[in-house]
Amino acid sequence: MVVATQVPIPSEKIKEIELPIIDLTIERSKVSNLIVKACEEFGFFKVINHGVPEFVINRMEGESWGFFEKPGSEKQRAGPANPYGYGSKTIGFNGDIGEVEYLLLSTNSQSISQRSKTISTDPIKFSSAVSSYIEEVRGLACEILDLMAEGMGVPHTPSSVFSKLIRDVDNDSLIRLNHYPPLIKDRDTSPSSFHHNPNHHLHHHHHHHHHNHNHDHNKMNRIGFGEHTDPQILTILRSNDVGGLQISPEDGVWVPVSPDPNAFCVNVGDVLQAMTNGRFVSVRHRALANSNKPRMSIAYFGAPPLHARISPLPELVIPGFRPTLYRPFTWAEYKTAAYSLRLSDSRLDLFGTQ
Ligand code: GA4
Repeated sequence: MVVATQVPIPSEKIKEIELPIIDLTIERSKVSNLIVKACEEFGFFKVINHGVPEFVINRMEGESWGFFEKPGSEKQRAGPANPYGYGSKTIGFNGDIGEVEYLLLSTNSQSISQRSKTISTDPIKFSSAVSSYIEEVRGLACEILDLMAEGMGVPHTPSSVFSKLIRDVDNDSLIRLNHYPPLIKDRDTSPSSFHHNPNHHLHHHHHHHHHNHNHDHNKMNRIGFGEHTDPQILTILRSNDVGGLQISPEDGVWVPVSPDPNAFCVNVGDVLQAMTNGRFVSVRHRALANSNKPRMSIAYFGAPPLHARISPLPELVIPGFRPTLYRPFTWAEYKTAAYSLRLSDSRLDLFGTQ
């Protein structure tokens, strides 16, 4: 296993704590309690014995490598990433930059087969690998969401309000394949799109920036993907054996997450924080691309349908004790807000009642 060297950025503290690792095959009531505890404390946890077949994961990862290995000009055919497609270095629409290239895909099967034609020379093979991966990971996400509801004692008969949203035919979920290039590049294997571009500056000052830690002080601390929270309900992330993910449980403190190809890293998104009335936390995280080996991560973001109305569950609102922290909003409204801001902005603040 390659563990990325942790060089703290001045004014930041690296804290070495392990995320909770939850075995999904232990007693159901225990699993649900552990998940609830992890979502309250860290907003992040790992699951093992998750039941997603290894061949489904390997096939997905294989297709992903196959794509990123292609010459830059060919990859560009699948771009730009607005909102789906291939992107390199630029993240979102407001000037955020990272040492990463990626593919963003809707989880809608029609959309996948359409897109595949620009992504792969064998689009049927590509779209079937992606579709079966999505099916498995969505199933896992639904199971975890139901366990959360069970653990909190909110209705789940048999499925929860949470999983219903991402099971809805109109769900707006997406999948993201990230390739973080290695620090030391091999001339023959480095992606051509990663040749230094002098026009890419890492310092983009903007009035929305509350957290301004995106300094590239040190070549050992290249920002792969800048700090942010995930806007959706739940994220299920799988990576190869190269580290880079860090979570920030408090301002200026970063906890590196050790890579485990056999586990999934699960995290709470902004919508779930709102629905749980702040009981679960959507925690800031980032990826540092400072390994000598390339990092590949595949993230599934479970999202509600655009028209879905999001508000704190009445069971989690206790007047006087736990008052409503968020006003109702639709996922469409939230998404519009998210895409009009910078990556590091605190989007959920705009929907607070205080
Ligand atoms: C962060 C989580 C997901 O990767 C993502 C990202 C999206 C993008 O890269 O296009 C966003 C970012 C993410 C949050 C705010 C907006 C939207 C870039 C950006 C500045 C796909 C998502 O859903 O939100």
